Amino acid sequence: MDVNFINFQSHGDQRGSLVSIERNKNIPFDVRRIYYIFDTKSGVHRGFHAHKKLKQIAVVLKGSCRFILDNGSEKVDLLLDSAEKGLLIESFIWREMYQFSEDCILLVIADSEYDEDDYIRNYDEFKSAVLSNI
Ligand code: T46
Repeated sequence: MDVNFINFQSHGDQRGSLVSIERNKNIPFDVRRIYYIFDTKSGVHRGFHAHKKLKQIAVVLKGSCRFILDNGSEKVDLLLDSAEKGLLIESFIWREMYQFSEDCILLVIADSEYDEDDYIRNYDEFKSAVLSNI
């Protein structure tokens, strides 16, 4: 399956690095929400859902974690370990995150406000929804 990474330009100098994320400039949507996941306990797996409409970009600000993305027929297993690389996650993609390093800070930029009704948290339901969308 296709995976879309967005490379964020880092404005680095002798002081360190700075990345700027600006709507409709280096991300393909208007930002409506950001959240971040940190202090994840060892061995924890998160996610296990898809979204009906939501589009998001995930970027690890510190440390690393892995994402499994599944479009209902194919899966990819990706390592996120760079603050200069955003993973674009479209709607109707089942996701699982795991192998969080102890220091991992995972920032997620979303195109909509939080809405529990947008979640598909049952894998069989996800598969049927994908099939009926084809
Ligand atoms: C996703 C992956 C990458 C809120 O109240 N507001 C929010 O904006 C979010 C994202 C969550 N919550 C509440 C809902 C739950 O009671 O925070 C709790 C943990 O959320 P959840 O179990 O959905 O977390 P993850 O890590 O499984 O999934 C999250 C996002 O929910 C999801 O959209 O794509 O991160």
